[in-house]
Amino acid sequence: MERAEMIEAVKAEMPERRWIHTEGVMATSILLAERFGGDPERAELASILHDVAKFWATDRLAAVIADNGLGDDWLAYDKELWHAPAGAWEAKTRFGVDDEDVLNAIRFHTSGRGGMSKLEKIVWLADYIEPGRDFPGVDNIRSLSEKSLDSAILAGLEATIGVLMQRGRLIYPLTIEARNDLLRSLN
Ligand code: DGI
Ligand code: FE
Ligand code: FE
Ligand code: FE
Repeated sequence: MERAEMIEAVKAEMPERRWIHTEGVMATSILLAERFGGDPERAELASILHDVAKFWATDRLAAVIADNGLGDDWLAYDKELWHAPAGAWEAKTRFGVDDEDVLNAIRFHTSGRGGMSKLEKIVWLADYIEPGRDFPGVDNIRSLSEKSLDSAILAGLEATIGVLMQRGRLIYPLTIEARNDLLRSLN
């Protein structure tokens, strides 16, 4: 599908404020790709689609994941994670994306995972620091992102894990693996 058509279709799936977030992720991922030697076009494509399933009903997300065998174990964890694998499925089946790296950047944009590709890292971080994000610590992660993709993501993952623990929530194992993997590669 052509870019302009895709944008209109994605916009129609979400409220205005979520589309504004998506535009922030698009612009930020392009900047990060330019900064860190990634591919801006593929970063933008993954960003356009990353939250396409964010406003689907829980039942629909669960059905798409279960019926298409998308999940090792997504459904045993927080439903806030489900829009990511469901979005990758939608990108492939409805929007015709066949680039596995782009699909993985969508699939793992919430959880992260061990051994993330550069594109996966760029989209993960862009989602975290796009200009509309305003939560404690985000400015610190924005400054880390000036220099190092890995240390910015590590700090973001640790903040997210900390918040989930404070709230007594489950933590998806791939999030822990993502954090451990980055910690190892930085040390
Ligand atoms: O969809 P967005 O709001 O743009 O952001 P996102 O896709 O990163 O998802 C947001 C939430 O998912 C985030 O606030 C924390 C929550 N969440 C729940 N369980 C987990 C989790 N995030 C991670 N990384 N790992 C989890 O296990
Ligand atoms: Fe998301
Ligand atoms: Fe995120
Ligand atoms: Fe997002």
